[in-house]
Amino acid sequence: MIKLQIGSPSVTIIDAHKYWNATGIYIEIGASYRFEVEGEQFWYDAGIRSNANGYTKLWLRWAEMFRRKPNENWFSLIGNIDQSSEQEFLIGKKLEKHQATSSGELFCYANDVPIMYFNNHGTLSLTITRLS
Ligand SMILES: [Ca+2]
Repeated sequence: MIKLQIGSPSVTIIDAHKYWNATGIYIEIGASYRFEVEGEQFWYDAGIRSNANGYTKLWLRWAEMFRRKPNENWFSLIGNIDQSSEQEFLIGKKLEKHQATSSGELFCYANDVPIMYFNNHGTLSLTITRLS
């Protein structure tokens, strides 16, 4: 696994189709990180184009409660440590500073209903920089 050096960015590819994207990046408790999906990048939920901040649709409101993160947008980029339900955080297009509350591998995914990953496609390049 990659342990990031302060100020030296690492880029990882996040696939909308994958339930878990293992990044191979080791996050250390107490350290702070910056996350950014640079520029104009999109991924797709069936025919709906979205960036890492996700999207909302009135006609999908009934299904929002079934999302893996019910309170975050459809297709928002979510970070997770070691696939623990207690170690999840919204990344979106940019997360200026996130201090890790546990150590482990960073996993990512596009927020969706668990059984609805089959119609997802596209990838985003996520740049992660350790700040301290
Ligand atoms: Ca989907």
